[in-house]
Amino acid sequence: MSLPFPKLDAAEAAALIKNGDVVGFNGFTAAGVAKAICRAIAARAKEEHAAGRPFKIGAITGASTGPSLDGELAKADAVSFRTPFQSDPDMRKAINEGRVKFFDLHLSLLPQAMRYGHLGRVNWAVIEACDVSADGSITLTSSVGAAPTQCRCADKILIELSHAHPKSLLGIHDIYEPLDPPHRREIPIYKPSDRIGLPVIKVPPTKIAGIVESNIQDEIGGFSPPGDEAKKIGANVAGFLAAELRRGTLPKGFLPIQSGVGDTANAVLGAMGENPDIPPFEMYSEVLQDSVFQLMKTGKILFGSSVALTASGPMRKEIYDNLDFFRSRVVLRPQEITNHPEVIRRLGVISINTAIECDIFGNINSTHVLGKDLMNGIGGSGDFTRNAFISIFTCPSVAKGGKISTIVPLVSHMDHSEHSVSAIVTEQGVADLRGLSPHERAQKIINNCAHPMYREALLRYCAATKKGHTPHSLARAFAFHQRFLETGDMTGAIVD
Ligand code: 0RQ
Repeated sequence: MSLPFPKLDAAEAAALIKNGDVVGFNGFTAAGVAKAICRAIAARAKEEHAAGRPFKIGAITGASTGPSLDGELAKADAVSFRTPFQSDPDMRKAINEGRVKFFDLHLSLLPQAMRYGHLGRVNWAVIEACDVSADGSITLTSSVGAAPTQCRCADKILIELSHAHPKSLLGIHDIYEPLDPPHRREIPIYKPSDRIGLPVIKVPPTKIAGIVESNIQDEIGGFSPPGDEAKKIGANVAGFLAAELRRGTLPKGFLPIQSGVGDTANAVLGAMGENPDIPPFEMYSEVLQDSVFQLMKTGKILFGSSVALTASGPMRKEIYDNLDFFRSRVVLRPQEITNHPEVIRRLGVISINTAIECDIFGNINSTHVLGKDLMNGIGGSGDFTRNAFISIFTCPSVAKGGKISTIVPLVSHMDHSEHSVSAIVTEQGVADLRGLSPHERAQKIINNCAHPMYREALLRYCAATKKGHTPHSLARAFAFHQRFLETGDMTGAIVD
């Protein structure tokens, strides 16, 4: 049946977007992001610039995206502002050089910030879908992100109808938007598999400005097999949680797990899968990576609630070839729901995220290298950490071949404070920080987590300041960072 919406090619769709417009793009990680329209917007920007005309848009996504969105738009100098999270090398460079204004938001807050009008007027929503019907029902693809709110808030919607995803994805999504204060009620999720919304986004058909057909696969790279360091971190996390079970501080049936993105997160889940003391468990997370789907096949992971299927190409094919199996084990929700503090705290989610650096008191830097240059953004790590049953941060004890200690006297930028962090885990071991004073935390983190080559310097730092609740020396708090800036190596900091 033909649809009552204009059929456009990607360039015609891009031509509708004007300089200065604000565009909400769906997608979360590189899953479910419109690609053909983004590439066409970047091409349009280049043409406009070549003709001497300005062309920049404000870009509001769900989280990070793929090269067709952040990469192409950054290279085309087509973005005025960007929020809430990115992980693309070209976009990162543009942000750190001050060419793109970036503001970092907790991912759970993005949709309500749009509805509240805090981000200004949204002109367009650009949405990847696997199906759309004449009555304005949109079936999303491999992620939900902030799409329901982007569609609600935008003046007009452009749909990229992708044949790279099967229409039989219908039923995997659970679309629910809370009411805004003062009318907001509880979110009625009591276990990860609860469904509370609709399988589709419903929009007024008059809002749909056009449909662009495409057939481009999600741009998600493969995951490397975990190295020895990541395997040790994974085994340490799994051992810590198994010990908690034995101690009886975790229920026998275990609690839902949230795990971040990247190879370490993949290795941690792999290690939990291999640990015979950890029973089959559920995920209440924002991303599900390859290791989760592998563990679903073995029965170790029973269910996954997520925003996105962040699966590599071969794994995505396997999921799509076996959709009946995975549809009964996976639900994809808006980020406002997966990351909602109320639900995370109710379910007792155990959060596992990665740090760039940790200080000896348990404060965490997830976002800035040397306090200055943005890496990716806070993403969902704050939503989960602040509300988790147990919040864990992992990282290797050293970076850049040992020239950087990831355990430092004071973090150079703080995303998660000592008040929200239960445990730090490196390949060296586990520092369980619960119930410890700052003096005790420092000893535990240095002795259990810091690399042996940096332990003495860190202990010297503590020894210099015995008084006070938190033994800091303002004169030396950044001695490690200062040493790195001067010599390119943190070793040799604090020698007396
Ligand atoms: O540099 O790429 O040049 O080799 O930082 O470090 O160890 O590969 O770690 O890829 O797991 O990312 C925190 C950035 C970790 C990520 C962060 C250098 C290191 C390397 C990357 P190279 P690794 P990962 C769910 C939750 C915030 C968002 C979040 C992140 C590069 O996990 O963005 O948690 N988290 N979201 O060499 C200087 C240090 C360093 C350092 C590492 N101390 N100083 N450089 N590096 N430590 C997901 C979502 O929200 C969608």
